[in-house]
Amino acid sequence: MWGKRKLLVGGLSALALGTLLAGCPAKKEAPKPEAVGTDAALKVYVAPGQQDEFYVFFSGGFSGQVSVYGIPSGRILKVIKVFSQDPETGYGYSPETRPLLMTTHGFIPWDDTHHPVVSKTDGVSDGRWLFINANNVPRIARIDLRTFETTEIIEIPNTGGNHASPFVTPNTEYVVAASRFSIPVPQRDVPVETYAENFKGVISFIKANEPGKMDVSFQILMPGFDYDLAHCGKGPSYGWCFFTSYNSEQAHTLLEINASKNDKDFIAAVNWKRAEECVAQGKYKEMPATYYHNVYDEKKHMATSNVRRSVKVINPKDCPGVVYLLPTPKSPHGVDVSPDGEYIVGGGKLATVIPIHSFSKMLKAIEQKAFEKEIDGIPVLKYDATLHCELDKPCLGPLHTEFDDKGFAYTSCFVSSEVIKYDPKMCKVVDRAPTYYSIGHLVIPGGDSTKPWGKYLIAMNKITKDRQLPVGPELLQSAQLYDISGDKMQLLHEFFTVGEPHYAQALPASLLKDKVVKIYPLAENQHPYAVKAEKDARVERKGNEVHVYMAAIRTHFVPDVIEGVRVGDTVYFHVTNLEQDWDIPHGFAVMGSEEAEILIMPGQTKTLVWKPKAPGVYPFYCTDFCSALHQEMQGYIRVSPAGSNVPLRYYTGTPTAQK
Ligand code: RUQ
Ligand code: CUA
Repeated sequence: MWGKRKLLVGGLSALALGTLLAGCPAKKEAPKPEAVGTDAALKVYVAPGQQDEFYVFFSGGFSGQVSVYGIPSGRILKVIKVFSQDPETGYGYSPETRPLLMTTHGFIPWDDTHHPVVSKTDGVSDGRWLFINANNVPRIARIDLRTFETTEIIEIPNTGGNHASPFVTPNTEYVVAASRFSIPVPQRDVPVETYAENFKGVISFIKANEPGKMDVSFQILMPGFDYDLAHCGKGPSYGWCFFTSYNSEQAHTLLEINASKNDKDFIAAVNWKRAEECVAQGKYKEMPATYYHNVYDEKKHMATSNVRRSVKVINPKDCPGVVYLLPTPKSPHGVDVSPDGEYIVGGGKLATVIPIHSFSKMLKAIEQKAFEKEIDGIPVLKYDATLHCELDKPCLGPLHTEFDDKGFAYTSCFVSSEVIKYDPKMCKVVDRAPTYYSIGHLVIPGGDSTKPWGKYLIAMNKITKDRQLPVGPELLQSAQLYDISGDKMQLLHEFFTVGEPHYAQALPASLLKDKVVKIYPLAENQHPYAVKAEKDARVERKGNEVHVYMAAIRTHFVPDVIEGVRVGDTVYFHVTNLEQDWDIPHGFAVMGSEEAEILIMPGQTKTLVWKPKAPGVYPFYCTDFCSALHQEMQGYIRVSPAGSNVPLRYYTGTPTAQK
């Protein structure tokens, strides 16, 4: 059956294949009962009160966030706020968090997240941080996996479409990034037809192993292709990272045809140890480039922005040996490196084979100068010289590959809606399982590292019609959980995900759960407007600004009556949650506010900015059901006309005398 479909597609034009890839999943029937094992329910049942075995971090795609689920149950645990404003918590609204979303394009309250990647030590996922890319306005965020909060965001200059990002080197020396959409470098006003001459790709290495200190260490100027995905070498291939590219045709319009002409595009193999040498020897140009670096301070509960002004750019012509191109069929999407560091698998989405390059053969080919030509000073290696094997008739539309702990590789196939399992060394498919439908990425715990935990595989599916109760024209994407501990993959479970997950990372719960932060110590709170006790709560006027130093504790605000505010004032409610108990946030909202509420964690201070527009008395209240007297957790703020002389006063409990 599969063979027939392949023949059919083999005869299609690139345009037709493009349409197939974009829109129409191969028609699959609903799974026969045997597709789901009879013992599946038992394998995924996590009784109420019991905890899951793995955390899974899904990118949110166009939601701009990251969502956290437990596996095997598929229960949602949290949505981590990263690149999009979040009305639930005030993230990206409060003055404490807005600086995280500052860029050279101004304040950007949204982005498109694709690839969460956990930090690594010796090639093993270590659970310290999760990095994730913003595709639209090129940025990389660091999420602290003690607090599950975004603590740092760096903008990537000279880049359009930060898609091949943020894959990490084995000791988190760097996270990498590359241009999906080549642009004029430096950015300038040129006709788009001059693409071939003026547009460049850029590969960036961002220093990542010290929190708060991310920095673009260097960039490598590349031919104007579209750089799609990446993974870094490990073990014997330590010191290298691999980037797929498509559009080696350098088309600038109707790419579905014009970028699908060449039989082969490239995987770029970058020797970052060599790049470091070139930087040390001064073989780079310091280029003006403006980009933001935003850091959240956990003690001050506040983010700040810094603007950087230049970046080191390496031209491969000046640094021989820094990059090689490996011809790879055809418009490859994913590139994935086996846990032993030897096999480099290209997911040629328009190819009828899956090419597996050998790292050791690549080194030999470089040594023997088995070059076919040069592009912009970059040697192109001979395909046969680096190829370990071509996995023949694998599936249709191969995209991404992960690895288990027994030497097997698993590739997702978008067009034929399946996962195939194979031995990369022997180049032989040993199993295949349908997905429902149109799988993009897949993830195995540790499946991109030197130490996969195996056991489960999760398929992330793009199209889910008829899989769930209908809810209008758009349906959530699905995650399908497979047991991969036996010879055959077994579908266990299906659950639905937030936004559009692309990649994901999964970690054993034991790696994280004991170091998760439960409260912020009040004594360590260095927020400039924090109050440490109810008695310190107060209101101060500075010209047209009214600063409320407010305390929140079950179940009142101090102060809860405020008078003497006037139309034309800006009121800053700086609310400190004095609680020191786990899972007791208080919320704060005021009538007529144009901002979202703020949700304040125990020991934390957050600010809501409010500009009253008309005289009156406005209620404020706690939004989070924090105790039996939560409904009593409320207050009033009186607003008088502009120019009024109602004196400023405030109290909780006993009215203070009106002056
Ligand atoms: S990419 S499947 Cu970023 Cu494959 Cu989405
Ligand atoms: Cu505090 Cu409800």
